[in-house]
Amino acid sequence: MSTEQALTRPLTMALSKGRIFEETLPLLKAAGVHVAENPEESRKLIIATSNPGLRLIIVRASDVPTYVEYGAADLGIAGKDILNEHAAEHPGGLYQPIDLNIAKCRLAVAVKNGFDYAAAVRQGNRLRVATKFVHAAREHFAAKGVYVDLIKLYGSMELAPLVGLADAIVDVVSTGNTLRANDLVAVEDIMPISSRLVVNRAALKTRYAELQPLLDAFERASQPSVA
Ligand code: PRT
Ligand code: MG
Repeated sequence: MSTEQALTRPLTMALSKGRIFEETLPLLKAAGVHVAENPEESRKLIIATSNPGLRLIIVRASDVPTYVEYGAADLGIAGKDILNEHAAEHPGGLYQPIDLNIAKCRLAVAVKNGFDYAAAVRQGNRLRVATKFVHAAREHFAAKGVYVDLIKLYGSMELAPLVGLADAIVDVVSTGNTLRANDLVAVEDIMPISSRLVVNRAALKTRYAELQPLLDAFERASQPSVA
């Protein structure tokens, strides 16, 4: 993209549909920004806001870091699970100024009910682990000294232990309902997850005056409330 294109367009923020979009709306509201359209209904991928200087683009959750790193979006919001995997391939590619404390969950190891995980680990067995979070899984098991064969999946990880694809999965868990519904149980927590604001490194310099009020408002709105 030419520099001219980048400077004349409104600030562009990349979001994924679903929980991140929904939990970002109150933060935008706190910054005085209203979003007229719901991407679930309108199917539009570029969404205007009440602020002519800010538009939203709707992308897959895993693609948010890519849009922001390459400057197609100036800023974006993504889960730490996704950012952690992206950073493994592109270290330092994104500026991550604010933990927004939204879309909270945890990254965990889960197995089929009745699978003796402790024994499998103790006996030094080679564990087959299916996950979308290959980097986090590799680091977790390496730190424990457990040998693993990692199987990369893009979704529905919960199925893998049920059909014999893997002994264990590494996935994000929030209520735990999906694990329970599929006769799985979490046996280890890897890390707590929340979503962060990420900013393109060049935009941070060239568009700081426009970014600053948004960053300030997000920072204030995302503080855990003091009782
Ligand atoms: O869905 P898609 O394949 O497009 O991508 P995605 O799953 O990465 O996106 P999305 O929108 O589902 O999640 C975006 C971000 O929300 C993730 O990157 C996490 O940081 C965060 N988040 C918070 C979650 C959950 N909670 C969550 N529960 N992401 C996914 N889930 C899944 C979970 O894996 C399970 O399969 O939702 C299902 C229900 O969870 P339970 O535990 O409440 O039953
Ligand atoms: Mg999902």
